[in-house]
Amino acid sequence: MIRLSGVLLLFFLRTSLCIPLDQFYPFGATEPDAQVPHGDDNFSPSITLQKQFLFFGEAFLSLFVNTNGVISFSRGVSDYTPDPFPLNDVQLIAPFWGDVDTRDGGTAWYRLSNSTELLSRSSEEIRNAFSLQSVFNATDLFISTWDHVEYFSGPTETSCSNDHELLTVHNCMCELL
Ligand SMILES: [Ca+2]
Repeated sequence: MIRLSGVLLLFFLRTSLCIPLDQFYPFGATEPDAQVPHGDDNFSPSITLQKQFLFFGEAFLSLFVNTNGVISFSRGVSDYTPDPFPLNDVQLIAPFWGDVDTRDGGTAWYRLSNSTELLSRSSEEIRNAFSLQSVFNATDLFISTWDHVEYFSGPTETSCSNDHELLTVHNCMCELL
């Protein structure tokens, strides 16, 4: 028996001209979110996933959410300067990678979700966005949101905070007998 699992990623990066926050997937203290400890280059504890995450030929059962805007596998990442991909020592997904600092503002949130409403929403969005995924049916989500995060040594009178959100979405497990 061969088991195949699909993963698609959705990225939302908010600026003044991009997606408004109320169109993000719900996040924050009103949700059952955990948060990365506030700090300059922190990361979450290892987060166990509900299903294997297949990424460039490797299967991962856990990940880390990092202050500096990325999720990573195998270890947390405190690097604050983006390096060109591929990286030799760690696998990561970087919707935004910079020197984020939450000591003076902002929070990095995360949670696993099986919300029926959010599964339905993500399935529909993926089916609409990717013509080859017309039967995509999400079974679980991992939502990580960097909420009004500041950059290193910010904020100042002229600085702006940043919001971005990353979803990893599994579809149904297919079994080939
Ligand atoms: Ca930082």
